Amino acid sequence: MNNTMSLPMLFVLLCLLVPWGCVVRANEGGESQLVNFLENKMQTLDPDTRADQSTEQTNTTLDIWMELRMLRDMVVEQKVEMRHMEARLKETEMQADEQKVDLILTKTTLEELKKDSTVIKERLKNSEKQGEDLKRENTDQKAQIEILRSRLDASERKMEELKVDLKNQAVKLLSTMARVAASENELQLLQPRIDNMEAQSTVQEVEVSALKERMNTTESAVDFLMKENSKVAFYAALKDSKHVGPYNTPTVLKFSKIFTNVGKAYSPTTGFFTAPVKGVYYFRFTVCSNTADNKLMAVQLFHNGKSIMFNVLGSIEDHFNYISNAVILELNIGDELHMVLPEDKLLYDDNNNQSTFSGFLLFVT
Ligand SMILES: *[C@@H]1O[C@H](CO)[C@@H](O)[C@H](O)[C@H]1NC(C)=O
Ligand SMILES: *[C@@H]1O[C@H](CO)[C@@H](O)[C@H](O)[C@H]1NC(C)=O
Ligand SMILES: CC(=O)N[C@H]1CO[C@H](CO)[C@@H](O)[C@@H]1O
Repeated sequence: MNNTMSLPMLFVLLCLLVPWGCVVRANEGGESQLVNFLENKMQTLDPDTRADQSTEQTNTTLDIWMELRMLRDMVVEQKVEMRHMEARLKETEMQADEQKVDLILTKTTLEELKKDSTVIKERLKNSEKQGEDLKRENTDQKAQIEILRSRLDASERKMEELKVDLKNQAVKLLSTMARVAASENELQLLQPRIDNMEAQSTVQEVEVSALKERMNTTESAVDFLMKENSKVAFYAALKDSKHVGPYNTPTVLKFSKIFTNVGKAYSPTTGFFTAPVKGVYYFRFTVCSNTADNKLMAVQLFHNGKSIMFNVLGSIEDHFNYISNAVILELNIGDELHMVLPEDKLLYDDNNNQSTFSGFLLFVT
């Protein structure tokens, strides 16, 4: 760096002033050679050492010398300036280095920012896409909202109608509630009686079921008895005592020789038949007389103490005569039937079973 700008200039000046020996090349490594040459020349030109030379030469030498001194001063000034410059350059270089570092940092930051920017750009693109999608969705939603609004309006209208209905119903409900409350009050007043009645009803239900059972029992018993009582048939002969009567009063005939007595409706000890069931009965009898002494034979049939038949044989000339007859009667349960020998009349029976009484139930009614 040293003197590269100013030394070539100085060399040209020397070449002009000192025509000899200007053999040094300015281009390469000329600096040190030039310095040596100048020193040699200055020694040569020094007036103290060369006082004996000619005046012309001295004049010229002095001029050159003067100029050289001026030049040296200039060089010195320039050196100083150069040093200043160098210092400033160094400062500038240091600043440049710092700026380089700053630049590198800035570049790095810029790279990072570029990367970030790319990412942000992509994100922005995505956001824009999403924005488009959202716009479309928004449009769709607007349409849907319109539909929903109209539906909402309709619903609101309906709701208004329903509100009116509801109000009417509320009024009705209030009146009904008042009536219910009144009814409840009445019910509370009636409750003890109802409870009492329920208790009675429960007792009665128990009684009723007990009665039902008893009735069932009774009914089945009755059924059984009906079946049993439906078996009614008897056949009996009067007695073996031969002559019966005549008596002063009408006398019940007791047919004591029992042949058949199913259902025991006929009593040989009393001579009465008692109907065990309501129904239609068939009765018949045959009575005999065995006398020739003008006594009449007769027989009378009674139903519940009332005569329903009186049969008599008026003229008796042979020993054995018979009267026979039959009746069909509808009897109630407990109705009685019996035969009577009228007063002053006579009958006959012996071990031939000549006077007989019989009957049976035709059917139940
Ligand atoms: C009464 O008898 C009938 C059948 O004869 C039966 O079905 C019914 O359960 C009986 N009732 C009672 C209370 O015993
Ligand atoms: C009459 O009835 C009795 C039974 O009471 C019988 O033993 C008897 O043989 C009967 N008489 C005649 C002649 O059939
Ligand atoms: C030859 C020549 O010019 N010499 C001069 C040198 O300088 C003196 C004074 O300065 C002159 O008088 C001479 O003539």
